[in-house]
Amino acid sequence: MNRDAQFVVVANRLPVDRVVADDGSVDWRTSPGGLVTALEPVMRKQGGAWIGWHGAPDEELDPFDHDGYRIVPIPLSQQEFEEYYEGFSNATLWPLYHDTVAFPEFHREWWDAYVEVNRRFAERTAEVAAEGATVWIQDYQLQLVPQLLREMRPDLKIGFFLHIPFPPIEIFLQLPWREQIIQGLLGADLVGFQVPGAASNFRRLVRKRTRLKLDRDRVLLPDHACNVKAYPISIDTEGFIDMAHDPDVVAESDALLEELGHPKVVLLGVDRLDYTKGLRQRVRAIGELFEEGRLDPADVVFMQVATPSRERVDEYRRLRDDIDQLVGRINSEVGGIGRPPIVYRHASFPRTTMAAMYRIADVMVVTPLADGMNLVAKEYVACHPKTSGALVLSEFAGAAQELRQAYLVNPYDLNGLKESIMRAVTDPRMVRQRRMRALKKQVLANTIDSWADSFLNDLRALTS
Ligand code: ADQ
Repeated sequence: MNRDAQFVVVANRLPVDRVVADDGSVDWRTSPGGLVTALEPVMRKQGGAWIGWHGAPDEELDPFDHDGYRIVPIPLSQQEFEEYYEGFSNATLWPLYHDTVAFPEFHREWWDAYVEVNRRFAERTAEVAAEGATVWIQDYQLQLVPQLLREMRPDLKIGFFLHIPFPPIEIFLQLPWREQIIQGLLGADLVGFQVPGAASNFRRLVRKRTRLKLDRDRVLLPDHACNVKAYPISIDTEGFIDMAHDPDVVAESDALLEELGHPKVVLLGVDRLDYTKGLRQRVRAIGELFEEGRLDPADVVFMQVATPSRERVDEYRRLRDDIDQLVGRINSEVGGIGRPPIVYRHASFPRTTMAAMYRIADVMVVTPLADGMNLVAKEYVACHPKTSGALVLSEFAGAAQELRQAYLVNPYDLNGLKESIMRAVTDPRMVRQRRMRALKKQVLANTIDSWADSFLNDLRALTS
């Protein structure tokens, strides 16, 4: 393969989904998502390549061109999918990095598969990157790639961004393969985290576990320096605002309100169905408010949508059952005979429907127990048309560091959570408006483009 890509993105998944037409012909469609939106223009301008898995196990595909850049599919066997992806990535690293809100499982075979797959990604990247190219590796599934790639191609500028939290050292050190992960990340010229606290957790770890010197944000290695900094990710703010004002979306939100019977107050929750998102706490808190009569089911509806996620992992199946049961119990005990107080859908929706829901939500409730950033909070702020909406936001979401004017909550404190939800519902309009204006200003000023620009500008400006 030609070594000609000047800009290479390496991520677990490719930014395209396969669509098979009725006549059997295969096409690839860009999957919607902020990261793709932000990086596509850079890829097109520079002649880039995106390296990632295409989503089907036991299948090898040739690279192909798509929308002006190159797509390089990485094959994964069914066993690798189970051990590297479902296992080590999602049942070891994911809970470990999210403050062990679920128990991380440690299995040596999973680790072996993780090493093997990371090596494959690094080798493929080394084959396609041009001399001196910029490579940007994404997320926790690929933490060994920076070091592996540097060994193969010391000429490259290597950046890494972690989308999820980086835990305090006391938790990280449980990992049997902790030294390898530290060395893996240190192979990058620039390691980006969502919030300053995560960057300082990593620097502290390096200070404690290696003999390397640090010069402020820089870790000094024999052959290069690794810079460690926070780059809070954001959304395509303009895109979301435009979408929320689209006449079709406005019509959809009107229809949704009609369907809900024009309640006085709509509370909304939107998440991947994941145990880190604090769904149990949220449903319990709102359920109690209904049960105690502080929220009147005749006037108030709580709409919760949860995208199905990682359904083959045990912990996710348990969560699904718990939420089904909890919602079922509350709905069977509270309210009249008509619309239930909690409208719950376990499904994924088009982005336009999400925008319609954000439009009608008077109070958005975002309560993760731990979250790298949480884009839903920012999407709501961008899409909600009136300044009278309110955002209830967990302190443990990265977004809380920026969205200081939200109603900030500790989701473990059920009484505190209930009080904050009540304040968001009942505070005078003026108070909510002041808060919402500040939130909108923040989300307008910090977009996915400014995030990508600041990371890539910093990476390119580095001299090792
Ligand atoms: P996620 O854990 O997936 O991302 P989040 O940032 O909230 O969490 O993004 C979820 C996305 O999925 C949002 O764009 C949302 O609109 C969409 N979504 C959620 N429910 C949906 C539904 N039912 N139907 C359709 N779409 C739905 C990880 C980290 C986060 C970090 C992001 C980006 O865990 O902390 O913010 O990466 O870095």
